[in-house]
Amino acid sequence: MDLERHDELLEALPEVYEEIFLSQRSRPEAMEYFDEVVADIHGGRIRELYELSKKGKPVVGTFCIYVPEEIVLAVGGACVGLCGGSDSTIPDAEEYLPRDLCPLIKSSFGFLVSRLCPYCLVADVIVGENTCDGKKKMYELMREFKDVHVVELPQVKDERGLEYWFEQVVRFKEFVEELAGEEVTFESLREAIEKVNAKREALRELYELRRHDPAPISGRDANLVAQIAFYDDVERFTERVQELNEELRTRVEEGEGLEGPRILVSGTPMPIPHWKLLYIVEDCGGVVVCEESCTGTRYFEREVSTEGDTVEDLLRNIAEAYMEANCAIFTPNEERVKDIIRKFDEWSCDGVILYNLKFCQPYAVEHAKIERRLREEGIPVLRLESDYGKEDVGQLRTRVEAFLESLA
Ligand code: BJ8
Repeated sequence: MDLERHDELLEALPEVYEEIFLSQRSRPEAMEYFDEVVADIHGGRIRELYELSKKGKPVVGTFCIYVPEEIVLAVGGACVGLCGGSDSTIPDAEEYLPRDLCPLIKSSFGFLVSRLCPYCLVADVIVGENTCDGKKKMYELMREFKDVHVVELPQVKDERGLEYWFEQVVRFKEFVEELAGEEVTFESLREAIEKVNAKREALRELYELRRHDPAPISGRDANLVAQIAFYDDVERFTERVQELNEELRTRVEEGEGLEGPRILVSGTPMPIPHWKLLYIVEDCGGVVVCEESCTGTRYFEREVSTEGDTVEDLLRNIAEAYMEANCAIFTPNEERVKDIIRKFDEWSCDGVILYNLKFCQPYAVEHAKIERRLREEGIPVLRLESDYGKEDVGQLRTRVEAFLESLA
């Protein structure tokens, strides 16, 4: 690990965090736990994962919500999200990867090769997935630095696609069993499904509380919680989100919260510390009330059924539930636009921001169509493209301000 560079990298975090999160007025007290997680982001959790790995339990690094965490949990292991959200490691990645590539891919790869991310280092293995072309090819290069297993996703969500995906889930279970040196049993898998379902339910409830007007929590705080879901211990995290929800229910009863144009943000994931867009929207007077993204609702909306009598039944339930996530790598992906329209209504939104990371072709192409469909429905929409840098902050701010004014 490059400790000197690592410390330099973390040095900037408190100031940014103060500006984006701690300076907000009347934050829920229960956010303190999540602040501590970020303050100690390369500390306590890393020690826990290291201990787990020492005991022979697999620590699995992932880059996509399609990797079934229940299976890893069923053998006592843990999944950690390794998606990079910082531009600090992009120059490292550009020694291997083309410049015109999605920043999420470059940042993630950069963290691995620069040895700056202790999560990458503590992970026993990386589990990638065949989704977009950039990620697919990145996993080939990652093999030079770490053991990599890839799960293959179908491109079409039909019966054949589901069957193909089910076979991949079975193959992943066998891979995890070999890694852990123990079998996934019906009981261990059902228990793991129940734990992850509880985590997802707590997150669902958090997002449902955001339907209220005024919103009992800011978009950036709620999204921070969703981002932390990819790192933290599942049970502890669930309890802390439930505590937060309890506090938010009181706020709703007392009519306490944030007012302003209510915005649904939809698009590519926003991994830690990519907080730029939500901060800009809220700093300009809007309130982000929902994120249709993989660091938002796509991660937790589905619940895996525990019906069945065999491990195979549970694996089928996992395959079916995971197939519901509407990623732009699927074609066609009609359910996503319906989902956005439904969320616009259910969260009483005033406008939609379609957001995509630069060079992300699946989302950029899909957004052209979605924008048209939303306009046909009379839904105000703003399309934005950005990366992890600061260079476009002024320009984004100008466009967001104009959009929010148009909603008034
Ligand atoms: S299920 S969204 S987490 S693939 S890396 S597609 S931004 S060009 S992350 Fe994703 Fe799974 Fe789909 Fe979700 Fe675009 Fe970048 Fe590719 Fe990306």
